[in-house]
Order: sequence, then structure tokens, then C-alpha cells
Amino acid sequence: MARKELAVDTVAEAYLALLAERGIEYLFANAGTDFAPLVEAFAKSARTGAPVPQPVLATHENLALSMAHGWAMVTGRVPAVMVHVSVGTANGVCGALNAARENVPILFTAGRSPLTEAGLAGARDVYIHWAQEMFDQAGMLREIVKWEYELRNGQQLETVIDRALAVATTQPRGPVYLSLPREVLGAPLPGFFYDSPTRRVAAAAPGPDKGAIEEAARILAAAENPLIVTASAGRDPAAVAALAEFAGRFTIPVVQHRPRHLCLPADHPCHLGYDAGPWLDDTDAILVLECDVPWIPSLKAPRPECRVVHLGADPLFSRYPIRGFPCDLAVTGMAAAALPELAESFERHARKNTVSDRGQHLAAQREKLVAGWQKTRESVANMRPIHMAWASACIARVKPEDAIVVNEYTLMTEHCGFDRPGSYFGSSTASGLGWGGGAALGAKLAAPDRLVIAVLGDGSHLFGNPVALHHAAAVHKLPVLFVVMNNAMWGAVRRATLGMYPQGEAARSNKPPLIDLDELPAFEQVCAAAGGYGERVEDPAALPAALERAVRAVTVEKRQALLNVICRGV
Ligand SMILES: Cc1ncc(C[n+]2csc(CCOP(=O)(O)OP(=O)(O)O)c2C)c(N)n1
Repeated sequence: MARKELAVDTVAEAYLALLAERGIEYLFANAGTDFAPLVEAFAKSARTGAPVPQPVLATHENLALSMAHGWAMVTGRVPAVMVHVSVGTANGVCGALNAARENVPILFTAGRSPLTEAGLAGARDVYIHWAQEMFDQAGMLREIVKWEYELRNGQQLETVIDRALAVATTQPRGPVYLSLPREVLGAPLPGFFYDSPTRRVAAAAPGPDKGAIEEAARILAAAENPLIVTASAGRDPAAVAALAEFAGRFTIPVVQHRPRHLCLPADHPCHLGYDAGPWLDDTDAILVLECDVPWIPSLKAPRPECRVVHLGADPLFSRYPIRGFPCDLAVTGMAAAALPELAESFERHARKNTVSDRGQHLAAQREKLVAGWQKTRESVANMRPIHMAWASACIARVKPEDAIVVNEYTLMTEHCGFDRPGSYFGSSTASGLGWGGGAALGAKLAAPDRLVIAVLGDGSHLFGNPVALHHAAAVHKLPVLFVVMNNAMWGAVRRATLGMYPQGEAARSNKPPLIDLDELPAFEQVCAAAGGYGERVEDPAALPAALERAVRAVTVEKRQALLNVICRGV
């Protein structure tokens, strides 16, 4: 423990130095007039060699937030983002919501219009400085972030930054927001002292209550047909092994509903797919593990007598206004630590016959499920336009084992066979579209030696601001393979309409409004315009070779690549 002094001229210099000191490696940024003191401080550090986070320019705020999100989800560390005052914050809100719902810790910062009209260094000097100021800039995302504050002076800098980082990284993790007025950043700061390392650390993760674990074990062990449903247990790679061990030891099937992380390897004998619906009638106890939505109650719910236990860092998802899944017991705890404890208690309560009886039945269910997926793949292999199941299977075949796949929701995971923790990332449960491409760039920045593949819908890709995305890939030398599953529509909107009005006007219409995306640009040419490799693929038989060419462009030529795969709507 030491008290250190930094010779700096301004708060901005001290701020960047402190971020670097606290382990912030990257500052993803979209700049404006509020950045002047930071640009100056970065330029000075380039000359003096003073350690600062590396600035990463992103020409749209959603891209900056998504890149930070992707970097954080792969490294588990905290990135910083800085955007331009109120308007930049507005553009970043969607990315912040995605990060918040996925418990991704980000130090999200924004300038504030200069507060003063004259007098102080940094006071207003451009006409926009009046109109961009808001009464409550942080109000746009106060509900989303875990904590927000405004830096009011340099003297408070260390406390503010340490508190921001401690709150962001305490479980359940999430983004925090800090606004930085220009006069404050530009203010002189003679003599800046700080503790190294920090004296304001994050709180330790919650350990599960022993009594609650005992009760959970009793409920699950008493069941004939227990089931585990998870979405995000694999956020912590250590939890994947713990889940595999727990499920395997007691022969409990695991469903990954809309997973955002790989939670169980695809070849695990307890892997029972991605939809709990078909199993709910037989299930008499469910462990909902790091999962906000384990099933869709309006479509299929467990029997009323089925007991339900929720386990996770925030098992009630307390930031969700409404979430009414039955909950007979909620246990606060981290999966990796809690599952071995649960196993120990389960062992004491387990009825040996029940556990061994389950094995055969589960194997048969699994065999049927896997055979069904195989049959689907075979039956769609020659379809034109290309079927997304075939495209998914082709992607799975071409990717090396250590590849990272970022899925903005069009990849069909059942055709991919993911088996490594940290190899699969699905889009946030908030589903703010425009995340996948940027997240893939962030993942590549975090893991430069691994192939990163972003699988995007044509709609999602457009939300992701393709020109800004490809520019970022080029300028930051982040060769990523983008696969656009292009069905020339917002299929989700079509499915929603047909689901609600199966016999309605829209169902009878040849071309219901607000669904088709006609006259789409040649996405592959947009990538090529940024120096990447681009190809349009219409023939299902040509897809494997096209994927190989694209992978080669990325891995050998180190260029980004985009395949525009012309798909059918599903
Ligand atoms: C920011 C944002 N705006 C709108 C939506 C609503 N939305 C959900 S899915 C979707 C369509 C996505 O289209 P695409 O990526 O082509 O996939 P498809 O639905 O065709 O499978 C839209 C518009 C959203 N989720 N996020």
C-alpha cells in the first residue's frame, strides 16, 4: 500500500493516468467539443510516455458501447467508454441497456456541456453549448446503470473513479455512468495524490446461504424428473465445468434457453437442447440457474405442483419491473461456487435409484432430439434461398475449435455443437439490435489470436451501422468474419404478427407493411469498400467453399470479410 504523487497539469491528465493505474486498458470513444482537455492529455502522454488507456475511436456511440461490451465479455475486465455530452449519451443508451441486462461492467462516461458562459478555462465557446445542456443528462440512463455521478472537481477524482469501478464490478456486475464537465476536466490540478493499489475495492461475490442450499438440494433430490434451465451460467467459464459435473453426477437434464454464453458442452449427455417447453409436463422440480426467462409462460408452463428454485447473482432479476415465474426458493450465489455446495447436499438427499433410473430415459430423449436436428440439417441442405439451419451447420464446420462466435440471434445453436467455455456469445436479453458486429470487434481486440465470427441478420446488421463498423475493423486492424443471414426482412416482426393474428389481414396479405426490407444494399460491397473481402452467396452448395475463402481472408490475409448469405425467412 502506498500513497503516490503524479505530476500533472490538469484534471484530465490525472483522470487518464488514474484509469490506467486502476487497470483500464481501453477507452472506446466518440468525441466532441467536450473532449478538448482529454485530447490534449492524450497528446501529452504520447510525448511523455505517461501510461494512459489506449483510445479506440468508434464513429458511432452504439458501436463504441458494443465494442466495449464485446471486449468485457471476453476478458471479464472493465473497459471505459466516453461519448459526447447529452446527444452522445442518447445514442449510447441502447448499448448501455444491452450491457446492463447482461451484467457487463463498463465505465460509461460522457462530457457535459461547459457549465459556465464565460470566465473559466473551458467555458462555452460554441453555439451548441447552450442547447446541448440538459437539466438531467444522466436521467436518460439512471434506470439502466448501477450508479451515476458527475465529477465536480479534481480533488474528488480518486474517490469517484474508485467508487465507480467498485460498484461496476461488484456482483451482479453492470455499467456505471459518469459525466465529466469540460471546465472540470480542464481545471489545473497541482499535486495529485492517490493510493496504489486502490483502497476502495469491489465487494466479494455473495456466497450461497448454507440453509438455502440445503433446502434447494432437498427439493431437487426429492424430484423424479428435475430439470436445469440456464442462459448465462457460462458467463463465468468456471461455472461450465461445475454445471457439467453437477448435472452429470445426478443425471439432471440441462436446457439452455436463449443462451448468451455456452453453459454446457453440446456433447454432454445431459444437454437437452434450447427449449424447456417439451420437457415441462414431466418435470417436477426445476433449477433456474442464471436465467431471466426459463420458459415462455403464455406458450407453456410447468405443472402447478412443480417446485422451482432460482439460483444466481441476482436470482430475482430485481431490476426487471415484472417477472412472475414461480419461485419456491431463491438462492443468491455464484454458480461456480454454489453448484459444488449444492452437489454435496444433494448427495446426502439423493435417492440412488431415482438418479440411476433417469439415465436411460434421458439418453433416449437426447438421442431423439439430436436425430431431429440432424434430420432438419439434411432436409434443408439443398434449399434455395439458403436455410439458416444449413448456414449454421456450415459455419460450425468451418470454424476452428477455439473460434469465438458472436450471434446476434440468427445462428441456430442446435446445429453448431459448441463445446468450449467462452466460445459462444449471444445477444443481450434486452435485444437492442446493432450489437453483434461491434461486440465481435471488441472480442477480437480481446483475443487477437482467435478467429472471431459475427453472425448477424440483415436487419441487425443495418442497426449496427455497417459503414462505421467496417471502418472500425479496418482502422483498428481487427479482422473479423461477418456472416449476414440475409432474408431481406425483419422476420421477427413477421413472426410476431402471424403469432398474434394467425388468420389476420397481414397473414392473408402478400406483402404486409413494415416487414420486408426491399432494395437492400450489397453488404459485401460495403465491407469491400473498407478494404475487406466480400462475397454474396446464393447457392447452398457453394456456401462451405465461400466460408473457407472468407476464413482465409481473415486468418491469412488479416482482412475483415463479409459473406452476404441469401437466406429464406423462417
Ligand atoms: C434497437 C432495436 N430496434 C428494433 C428492434 C425490434 N426488432 C427485433 S428483431 C427485428 C428484426 C431483425 O431483423 P433481422 O436481423 O434481419 O433478423 P430476422 O428477424 O429477419 O430473423 C427488429 C426490428 C430491436 N430489437 N432493437
